[in-house]
Amino acid sequence: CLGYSSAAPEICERTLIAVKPDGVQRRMVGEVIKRFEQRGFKLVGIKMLQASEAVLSKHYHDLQKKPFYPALIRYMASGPVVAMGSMVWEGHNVVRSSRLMVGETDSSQAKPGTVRGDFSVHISRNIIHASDSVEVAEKEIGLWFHTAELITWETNDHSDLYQV
Ligand code: IDP
Ligand code: MG
Repeated sequence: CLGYSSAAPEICERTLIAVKPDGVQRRMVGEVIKRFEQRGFKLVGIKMLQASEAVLSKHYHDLQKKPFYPALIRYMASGPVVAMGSMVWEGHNVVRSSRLMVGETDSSQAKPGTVRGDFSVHISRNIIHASDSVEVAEKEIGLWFHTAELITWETNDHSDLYQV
């Protein structure tokens, strides 16, 4: 958020977007990056990794009691070809806007035009993760990224994207 954080703190909102293993398998990484880039959000960190059960259990701690939890962790950590692209974005209201771009959790309810509504059919394989609140986003970014992996860089298009 270099340079304009004091003038417009809401532009500094960050979120965690993750392409889940099914999304990586289905070559959705580029499509997801494309959608967030063309919207105008700023990518500040990205990596591919095999998610550990330790990270996943923290990431989904609020779902521990759900019947689908074991299958969810298996899906997120499944097999040697599993990878995850994690993206951290900054922008005005990025948390709320990205949830709208991602669509309903249940893919069958997700609207056309959303990532889930365009590319998935079932809640258990819904391609993408997006933080659901600003508070949760900060926690998730801390869980998935080391501070040094988040890049501070200045964009030249503030006044084209925002009134600042
Ligand atoms: P979200 O990803 O839209 O934030 P959450 O309720 O946080 O949805 O659930 C996390 C993930 O758990 C979902 O994206 C989905 O992969 C999985 N999940 C949620 N509910 C179900 C279910 O009823 N059956 C199977 N998987 C589920
Ligand atoms: Mg969630």
